[in-house]
Amino acid sequence: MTLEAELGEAIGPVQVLTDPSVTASYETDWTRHFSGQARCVVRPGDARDVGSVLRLCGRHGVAVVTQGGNTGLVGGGVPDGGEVVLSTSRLSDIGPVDVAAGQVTVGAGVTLTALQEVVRPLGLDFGVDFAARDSATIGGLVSTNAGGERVLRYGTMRQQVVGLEAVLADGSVLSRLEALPKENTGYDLVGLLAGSEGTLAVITAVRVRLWPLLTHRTVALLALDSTSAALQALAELKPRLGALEAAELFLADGLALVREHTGLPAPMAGEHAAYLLVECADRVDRGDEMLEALEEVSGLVPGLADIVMGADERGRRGLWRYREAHTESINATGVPVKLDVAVPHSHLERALEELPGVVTQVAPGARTIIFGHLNEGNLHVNVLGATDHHGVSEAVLRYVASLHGSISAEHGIGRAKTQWLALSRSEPEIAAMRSIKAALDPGLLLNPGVIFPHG
Ligand code: 2HG
Ligand code: ZN
Repeated sequence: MTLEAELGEAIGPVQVLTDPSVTASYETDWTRHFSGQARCVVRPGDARDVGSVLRLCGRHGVAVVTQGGNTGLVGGGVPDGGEVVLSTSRLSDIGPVDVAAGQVTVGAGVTLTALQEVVRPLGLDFGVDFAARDSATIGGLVSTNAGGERVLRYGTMRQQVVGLEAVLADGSVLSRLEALPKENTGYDLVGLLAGSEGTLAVITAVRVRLWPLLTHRTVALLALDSTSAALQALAELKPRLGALEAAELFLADGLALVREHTGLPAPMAGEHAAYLLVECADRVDRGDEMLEALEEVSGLVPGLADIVMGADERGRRGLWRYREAHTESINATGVPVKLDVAVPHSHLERALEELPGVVTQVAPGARTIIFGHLNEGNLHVNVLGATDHHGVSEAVLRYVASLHGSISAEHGIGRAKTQWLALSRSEPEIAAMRSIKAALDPGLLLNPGVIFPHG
């Protein structure tokens, strides 16, 4: 029997997709940079189904790539060629919300928006949020240890996971969904799977931590004469704003691109080098505190040229749109080289100044759009119009490593950065990671070519 027929017998023939016009949408990533043909696409309905898929694929020697919302930006969720794509779309259950514990169990295929819509009416919220919320799935968030716009307050995805269910390469199910606040019995397998990018197991369900819903949000967009003024403004604002939740940076050329693509009006008069979007969130209105802090900081940071505040929810969303529309505006302009990096605070000012030059040295005439999560020193370096994508990655990642930064802050290594892993990880660390991979997935069944280069 063919693998496809056996898969159909195990999980139902309608859940095995082979028609190329149907499988095509699973074969290319969101940036259109990574694509490969899938042997077929399977849509298991639970962990048992996933176990059957992995056992059958293992027996046939066919690798498996797990795919959630397909919004990952490093090629970790699309096939390289010939793999079975395991879609988590049917793992979409949301369990009862345990309000007292502040926890809920959700299927790996549940989107961030779907989770928010269930917990917010109950007065609770989820700690991770970012622009791709409508498509990005909780399983994908865990496997990439996603960050986003609220790390300043809640940490990354790993900190939101209190338990999970996952299927190992041999088909056995690892179930850690009952979440005790204190549990010290051996290795932290849940923590290990977070950020493992589908290379160690297929995550099928996640028990996540929930936070009290903060009902009052105040947002301000600051226009600054330079990136160093933006850094200075954030340094002055942080101790003054106890309820600060987000501090996002974008620059003049990014704003211009967003406006070209969306048709949005300018957020304020004049052109400015840098923009810092800050948001406070609390259960009471922090508008006055924000105003007071901004007034003080205006006197301290000469490069702070202008400020607009979101008057109401509509105004708040409007200001966020300038920041969140960056990715789609860049994508609409071309296929970018996307580099998600982090630089220590002590080198941030220098990095923001030097990065465009680092790019133009290898790609003269390319357009470098930098934006990101300023508090974490997490910069999204997007390069448009470069022909030598490899050269751009090499130059930027080596430069970031020379500043003791990370070559991947929140998107993962995927297929995009395997050859540069050693810039951020030492030899003993890579050897330890390879031993773990070999122990859990000796047949190299799960996401081969992701994190580590093929072979
Ligand atoms: C964001 O912060 C995402 O909006 C995407 O991490 C970043 O498109 C990018 O480079
Ligand atoms: Zn980001």
